[in-house]
Amino acid sequence: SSLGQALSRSRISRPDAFQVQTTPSQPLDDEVSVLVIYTGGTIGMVEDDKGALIPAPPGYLIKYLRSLPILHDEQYAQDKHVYDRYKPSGNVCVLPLSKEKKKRVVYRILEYDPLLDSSNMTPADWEKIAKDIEKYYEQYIGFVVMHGTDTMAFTSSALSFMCKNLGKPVIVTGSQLPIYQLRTDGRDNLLVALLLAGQFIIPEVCLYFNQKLYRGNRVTKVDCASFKAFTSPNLPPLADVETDIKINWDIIWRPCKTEKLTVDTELNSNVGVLRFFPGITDETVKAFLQPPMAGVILETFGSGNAPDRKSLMYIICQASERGVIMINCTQCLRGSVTDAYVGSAALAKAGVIPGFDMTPEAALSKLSYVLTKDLSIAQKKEMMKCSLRGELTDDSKKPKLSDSRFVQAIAESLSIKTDEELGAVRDALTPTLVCVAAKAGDIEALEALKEMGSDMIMADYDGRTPLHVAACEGHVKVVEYLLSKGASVYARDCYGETPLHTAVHGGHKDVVKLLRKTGAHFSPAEMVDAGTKLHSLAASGDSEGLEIWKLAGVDPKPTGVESATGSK
Ligand code: ASN
Repeated sequence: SSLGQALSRSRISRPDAFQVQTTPSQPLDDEVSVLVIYTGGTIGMVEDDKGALIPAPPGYLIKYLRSLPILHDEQYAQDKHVYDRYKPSGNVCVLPLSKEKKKRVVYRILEYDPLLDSSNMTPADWEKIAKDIEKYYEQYIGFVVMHGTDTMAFTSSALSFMCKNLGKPVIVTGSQLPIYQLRTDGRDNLLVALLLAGQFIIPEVCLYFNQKLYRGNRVTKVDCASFKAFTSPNLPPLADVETDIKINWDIIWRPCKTEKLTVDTELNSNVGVLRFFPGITDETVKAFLQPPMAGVILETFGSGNAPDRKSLMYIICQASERGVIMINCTQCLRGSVTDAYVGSAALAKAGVIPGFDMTPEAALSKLSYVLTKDLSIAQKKEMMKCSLRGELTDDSKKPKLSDSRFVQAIAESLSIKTDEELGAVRDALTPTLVCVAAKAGDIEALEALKEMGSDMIMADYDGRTPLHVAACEGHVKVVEYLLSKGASVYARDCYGETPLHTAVHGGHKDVVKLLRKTGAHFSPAEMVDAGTKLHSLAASGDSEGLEIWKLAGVDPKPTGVESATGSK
């Protein structure tokens, strides 16, 4: 193709994971690419001679997936030269066209070696996953982590803390029965995780299982045999996958800083969980809290209650004074820790921090993450009380629909009574109003709309989000405002453009810089196009044009990016 020829002339290489042959040279418009990090778990296990489940040999999974029409469309792969276009081709599959978004998810499997039963996983394995997400972040639209179910809730919690300012979906999944069996939950879990990761900007570490997408740091495994193995006791699912995929957009956790993804995998391993029981002795508690213990989750009764005897509280108080950080989490599946009882109040007085409605899995990984921070003990305790990634419920920030004067006026004029009806009116009106305010550069109007609980993120009928509009107009303050409210730099309108494209086209350097700082980037394929553009701008002596494309991250001489081929 002419583009291919232009590229070979300009000698711009693209990252290996998308290494392009000259014909045809581009991912097709409806293709989106997802990286699958395959760590192990029952989903990929087979029976050994004694009938015990063990991971299948390397490469077995990809061969099997390619034989399944619901997980791989070989005809399409051949007709559209998928293997030529996505190099190296050995571990690439492509899903059939999706019904809801008309997309083709092209996915690459990054298979770890060895594949692990998740009971054998350690924080070093979480680190490896997080580092791979960081390494391949700009090359894929979303990530799926295939993982064993036994410790999946720990991994998804830990990953959520390790990945700060995540802007793309990371979906951990697995299954109760091997994908190779006739009756299995593995095929469906993997398929839907891929569809979600490829088609929805849910910028969280999530866990998908049995038709529900959960926040990764809210889940716990509750059943060792049912397909409904997980629950999220204190937060509704982020998505329900029934005949339609219904995303619960109101509760999606979003980064609200003008910063890009950073991955911080350092964890303190001197942490533990101590589950109280009637009759637990002072000696047991004292022994548990000895150095080198740095942080402990105390699993207490009911709403944070514990035996309130003085001798026990003295031991806890002493540990607290030595600098041990202790978090009070309930043994109950559902509910939050309060200081309504003498025991829970005594723990608080002894220096134990309420864990509110955090799961023990989330509390433990959060604590080992927070303990490594270069902060005072008091600051670390403060961090434990705040929601860092949506791991605990903080109702204080939720605006009330009925508090807005604008909403009240609409309610009166339309004789609306219920909150549901009000919500429906708001949801119908506000995407347009927010886009209008963004175009006008009117932060006050945006603020008023925000107060009535409108989403600053939702797209209009063209898929253009308020951030696209503000970026296109060059309203840098509005761009900053919208980013601080969780707008996504990765949103694409119906022409496939991101806010970064619109800012570049509009020639708005400040906006381009701000979006880049927040992690905006072109896809590997767009980089190639942009590289070609750069050369034509250079040829025509357009230095302004050149500058803005360079600011947008297009490097005239990019170095190759390592490809996702193996686990080394
Ligand atoms: N033992 C398995 C694991 O966690 C359980 C599973 O995946 N269903 O790796």
